[in-house]
Amino acid sequence: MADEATMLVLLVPQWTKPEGIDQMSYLLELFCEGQVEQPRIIHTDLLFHSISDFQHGKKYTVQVSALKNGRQSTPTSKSFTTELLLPKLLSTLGLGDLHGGKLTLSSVLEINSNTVSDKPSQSLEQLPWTFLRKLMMSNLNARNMKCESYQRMYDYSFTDDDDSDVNPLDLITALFHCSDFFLQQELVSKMSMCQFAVPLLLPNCDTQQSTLMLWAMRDLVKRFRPNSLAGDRTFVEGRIVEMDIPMVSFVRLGESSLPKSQTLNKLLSNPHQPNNTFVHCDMECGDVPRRISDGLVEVSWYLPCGNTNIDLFTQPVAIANLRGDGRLFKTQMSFLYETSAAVFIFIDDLEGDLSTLNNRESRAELFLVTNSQSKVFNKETLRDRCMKHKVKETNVIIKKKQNDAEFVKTLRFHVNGAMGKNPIKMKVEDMAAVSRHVGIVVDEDCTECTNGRANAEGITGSIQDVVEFKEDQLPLHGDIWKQISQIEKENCRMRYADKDIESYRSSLKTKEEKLRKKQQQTAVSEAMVKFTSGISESGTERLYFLKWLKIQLDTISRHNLSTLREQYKDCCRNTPQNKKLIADLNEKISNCSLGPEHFFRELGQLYECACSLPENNPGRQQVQHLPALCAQMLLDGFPVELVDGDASNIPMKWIKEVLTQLHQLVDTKSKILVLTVLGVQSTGKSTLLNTMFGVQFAVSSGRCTRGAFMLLIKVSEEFRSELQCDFIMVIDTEGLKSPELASLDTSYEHDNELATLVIGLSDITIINIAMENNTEMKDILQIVVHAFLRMKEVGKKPRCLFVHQNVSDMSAHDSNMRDREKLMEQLDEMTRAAAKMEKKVGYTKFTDVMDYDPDKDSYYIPGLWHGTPPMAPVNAGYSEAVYELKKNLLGSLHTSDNIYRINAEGFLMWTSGLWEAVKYEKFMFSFRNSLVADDTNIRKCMSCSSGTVTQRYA
Ligand SMILES: Nc1nc2c(ncn2[C@@H]2O[C@H](COP(=O)(O)OP(=O)(O)OP(=O)(O)O)[C@@H](O)[C@H]2O)c(=O)[nH]1
Ligand SMILES: [Mg+2]
Repeated sequence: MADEATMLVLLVPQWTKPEGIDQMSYLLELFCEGQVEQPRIIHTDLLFHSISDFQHGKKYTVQVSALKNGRQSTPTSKSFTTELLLPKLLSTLGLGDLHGGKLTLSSVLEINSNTVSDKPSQSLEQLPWTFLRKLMMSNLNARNMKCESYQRMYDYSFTDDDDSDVNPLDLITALFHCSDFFLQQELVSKMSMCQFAVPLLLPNCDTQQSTLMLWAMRDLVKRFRPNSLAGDRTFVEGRIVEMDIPMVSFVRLGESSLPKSQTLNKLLSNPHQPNNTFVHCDMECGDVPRRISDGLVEVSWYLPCGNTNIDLFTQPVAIANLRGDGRLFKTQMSFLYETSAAVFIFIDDLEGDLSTLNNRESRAELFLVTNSQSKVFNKETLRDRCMKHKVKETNVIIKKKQNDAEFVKTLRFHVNGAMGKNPIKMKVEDMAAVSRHVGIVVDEDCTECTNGRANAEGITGSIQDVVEFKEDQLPLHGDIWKQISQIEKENCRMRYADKDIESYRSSLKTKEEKLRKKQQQTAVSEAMVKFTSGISESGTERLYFLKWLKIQLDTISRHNLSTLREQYKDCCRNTPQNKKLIADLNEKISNCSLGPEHFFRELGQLYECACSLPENNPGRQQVQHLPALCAQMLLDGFPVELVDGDASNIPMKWIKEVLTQLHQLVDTKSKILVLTVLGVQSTGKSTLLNTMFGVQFAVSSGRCTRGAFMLLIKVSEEFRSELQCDFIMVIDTEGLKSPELASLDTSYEHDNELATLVIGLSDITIINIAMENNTEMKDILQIVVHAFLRMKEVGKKPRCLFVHQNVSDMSAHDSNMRDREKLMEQLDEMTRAAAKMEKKVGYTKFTDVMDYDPDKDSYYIPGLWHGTPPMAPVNAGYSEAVYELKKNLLGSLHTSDNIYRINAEGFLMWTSGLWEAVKYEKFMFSFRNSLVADDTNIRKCMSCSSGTVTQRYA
């Protein structure tokens, strides 16, 4: 603890008392280097003296002289420098080089030998990485972090002074000090998914400078249903830092016999479903003395679900918890007094220094929580102190001889009471002003962040109506691009051609040219000029700009979207036959949604238009650098849209250039392994990928992912030979069989195109199955089997895994043997049917087209949440099962030889070849002819394939 840690006992052995002199006293003068104030003066009669409150990393000089009969001896002095605690702990944890935000998200997401290691940490240096690996997979056990070295197991020394463990709070604090601003955001998001408290004020124990972690919390989106909406179908959704939620703070003064954090955990969770929101002393390593995390203020939110039988508080409330002795953290205390609706002080020793209770200008209601069972408890002193510090009698909570449940109930009653009296509500955003006022730094107060915000506001500030804005400012990718896409496909398919094919073709061509011309004639909009300049900024500023843009656009479209999505979900569930309504809602969702991806689509179109301009045209030159930028973003771990789900098309020139640039940015020999997920809509596909790789694909209930997004994950150098690849490209796809598309004739086509493309691109395909939609699943399997069959035809035999979601029974694998057999039979049957349809003989079994072992390649994954959201953490079983899947998947890579692992250029060839073939619908034909049955030469063949196709149909 800080008070102990900063205590330094000075023993000055030179002081030997001369014989015969009894009445001698000593004068100590303590100087601190660089301090202008007077030295600290201490008089003592003893031969030693202990001094506390040293600052870390400072040089001190202590001067001692003897005093006798008013005379002072010549002083003797000694100097010493106090140690800095943070660097010391960081170096113990092997994080020394990363201090000051040098740890980045992409380095944490990188796949290395640790990624698939189950071994508990063997040394303190491994601890942070084990924690990060688990946290990024939303594992509830991430904070259990004991080092299991061989030595410890046989440790017979009973010393308490054990440096081989670290308190989880110290580790978390250390990691926040090492992480850059974007990683901090991810850490907070993942911690919040596990219902761990997150840092609100991050202390630096050496400089005493706290930081308000506003930016780190910016990305937290929460939804809940307050009492006022109970019984209603609606809910409140928003960014937590922008919500007016009352905060209740908990602080300890001096020692307290009541375990504060443990009590808070009980306060926040149902007895039958306890949850360790706050690290407490009974957790693994929770009792290890804290070295750097005192002064940390954590926060967690209680959000109701609208069911009074479950909700512990009917209104949302933020619970803040100050670590360490509040008397030593005056700045944090001032902050809490000014921002909280109520402050609960845990205290035993009422005789001690209570000056922090005075001088409160805030309206925060003060409560005292004390323990009548403690040795120092005295009713009189309590009464006296309450009078003195103006604490109402009703605000004194005494833990009597009662069990914890009773006590927690009383505490909850008082918290509820404080909430009921029109409490002070403050947005975390607004706490920034208070912070600056009391001397706390705000993490958003840096130039890059402010510039990024201003640049984003330059665009979003003018948005009144999303639909109008899109028409006005992003006109190239809207209807025009949809029409062009349709013409492009019709040009290949000639479905509506009459007898005179040539004139039909030329009419299509004229139409397309007209539309392209219209695009070219459209002046680049103001918003797009600002957008391109925003993403052209330097690395960090670009990231801030994009994040701010996303945040601001979300806020604009959230209100409409969340209601629409919920209606859509309801409608799909309750009246699936009402196709028109579903299609209408879908259209509305498409129209109302606005995110950075729309700007990128527009950029793609802008680029495509510019491509047809002469080389030296300024319009063309202005966009030349954009594909390289986009490739760099892909390398930085940013998801890039491959297929535009609304237009059902790929802007091929744009994607080609982006991938070509990527090819040049990475070592051209770099191999990429492609992994994709397919399945019915809203069955947790994006959630699965996010958990598996720690990434952030968009997740939401209702229709969410459109088209297909690709994201690159690096493989660490030492692990590349094992996996035989340098990058893993993860492709997240739109849910197949979406109800609104089912009404359209082209629905099958849309799904088919998407599935064929992504399966064609992938080395590994995960088929996501949620048990409840079995019929839709059958349709999907059909699509998938066709796609696999086609791939077999071009010499590719990808691996396929089936992931069954929401199966929590341990015996699932055994008891579902029959189901697996049935599925296998179905798949075999479908393979035969598909082979017949595609006029291919010789395929009788699914395994003829796929690398699939029903026993090994079937996974059963329990439900995502442990309890009732919004207060439910991610189920530990879910995270573990996904981990198992990932481990097996990566583990099997070094043995699987029939996986291609192409480079970026190869990926581009595949993409363009496949898409061309998909557009012509003559998939097998074109491939069979163009592929010289030599699968080692795929690249060459792919490059011919599009040529062949075009020639044949041109
Ligand atoms: N109860 C429960 N909810 C889940 C599970 N997996 C995901 N969810 C929730 O379901 C919603 C949809 O999840 P996503 O991961 O976006 O689903 P998706 O399949 O990617 O959806 P689309 O992209 O729209 O097709 C989110 O709110 C998730 O939190 C699960 O196993 N159980
Ligand atoms: Mg999705």
